[in-house]
Amino acid sequence: MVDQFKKRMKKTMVWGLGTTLLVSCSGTAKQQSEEKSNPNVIIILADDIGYGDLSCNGEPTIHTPNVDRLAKSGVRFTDAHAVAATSTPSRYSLLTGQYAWRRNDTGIATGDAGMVIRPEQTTIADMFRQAGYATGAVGKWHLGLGDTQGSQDWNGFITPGPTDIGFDYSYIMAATGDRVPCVYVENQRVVNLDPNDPIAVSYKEPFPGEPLGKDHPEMLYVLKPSLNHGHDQAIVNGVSRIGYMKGGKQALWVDENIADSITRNAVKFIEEHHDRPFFLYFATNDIHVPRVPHPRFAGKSGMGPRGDAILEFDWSVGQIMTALEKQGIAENTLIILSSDNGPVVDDGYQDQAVELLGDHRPWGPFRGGKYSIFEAGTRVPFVVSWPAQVKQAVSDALVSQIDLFASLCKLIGQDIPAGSAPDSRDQLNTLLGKDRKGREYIVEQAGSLSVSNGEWKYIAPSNGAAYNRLTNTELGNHKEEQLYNLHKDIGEKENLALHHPEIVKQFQEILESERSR
Ligand code: NG6
Ligand code: CA
Repeated sequence: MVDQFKKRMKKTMVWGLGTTLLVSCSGTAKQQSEEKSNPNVIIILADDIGYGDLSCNGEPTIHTPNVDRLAKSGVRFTDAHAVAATSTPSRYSLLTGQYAWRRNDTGIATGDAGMVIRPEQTTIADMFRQAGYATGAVGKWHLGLGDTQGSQDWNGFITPGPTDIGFDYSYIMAATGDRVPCVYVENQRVVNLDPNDPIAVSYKEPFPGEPLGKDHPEMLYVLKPSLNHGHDQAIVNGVSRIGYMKGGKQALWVDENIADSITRNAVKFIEEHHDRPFFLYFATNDIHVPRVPHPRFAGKSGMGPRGDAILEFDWSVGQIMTALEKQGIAENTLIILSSDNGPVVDDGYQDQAVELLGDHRPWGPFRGGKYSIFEAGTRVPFVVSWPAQVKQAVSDALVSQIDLFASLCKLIGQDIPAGSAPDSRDQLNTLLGKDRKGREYIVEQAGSLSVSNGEWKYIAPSNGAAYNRLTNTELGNHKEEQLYNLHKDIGEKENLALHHPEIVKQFQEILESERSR
């Protein structure tokens, strides 16, 4: 109690100091109005939810009422993009404002990867912290922890970690639901760890005596991996995962409870900071594999665990909205809801997602999906709600998550330090629905790079595979140039590169100049 009180006092004092410095020469009235205009900011980032997976985007096969309600209280975007078609590079780009493809070590991270964002880099969370906001990261991390791969002290203080890149509070899953270690890490310590049962993690070799999914299918009572997808190593909770792990039995998560657990902590963060501006990065585990929704949602979508996990995600969104309403801060809270990449149906477990999909189209009208340079890889749901300032609208402006950094800095009046967030541009007016054009062009990444200006989309040649047989995804890689007219051919069916060499040239030049910046 006393500790909490001290903590609260310390935070209030720091915030008070920041505000005083900011407005010291302008008097009390202005001070109050500035405080009022500094909204709370929450980024809700879903995992693998496709454009068509939310009913607000028009698919009649799924019902996500809470997201619908959020969309009705703000701007729903129809041409918004993650930077990459998988998690780590997508999240890296969002949080740093730098395209992940500028580095060669930002691919899908293992569960024992070192911190991909280095402590000396400036993140969006650093900017909020600097502005006097309380900052928190809750949910899926997948950006590495510790210094280098395998060097973490899972039984002690794991450092560097979220606090070194701007987050005062963190309650995270180190990587993904299908990667070890299967534990929550709160403020850089494993939650509920019994010191007499230390954790060991390896992505190199199994631990002698620890059963593996590939040898013990009879132990996989919750979910079995799909054929040839891997996911057949350490067994936790009746599900085999990627990577090897032993110990930490008391700390292991229960898949059915992940959404409850991280949502509860996000709500707690909101409650504890209701009286000062806060920035919350809330990254759900839904609907990444293994999809094991709570029994409250099991069987409710009629599409099996994948559809049920979407309902669970929608519930989490509702919990956040209710918490804000209860605290009386919903009006002045800006929520950005999006997804880290496009949808995938079978991503490694026998959860009947393919068999039960029916008429549902997770990718909406777009081609490809997660892992793909075609539109469905990165064109994601995107909603901006801020009841105090934003009017309801649907916007077809071209938007990229790369711009959240600069736009939110603009919102909170922070100057970006030289050299930081080099690829992020201020698009605040677009995000708030005041400008309907958006970016001149976006650059997207999945194997190859593409450039789109909303009407035309150019995909650079690539020797990568054209098809992912495991997930049944058209990856979009091709040895030749590709050019699509998205206004006339949203499904990217007709390659017009040979018909429009001048447009191809123009886009090549854009990509060239982006690459050499
Ligand atoms: C892939 C995994 C997939 C998923 C993905 C990461 C295989 C065959 N597939 O390598 O199951 O974990 O990585 O997804 O191992 S992401 O959304 O976090 O990027
Ligand atoms: Ca993802």
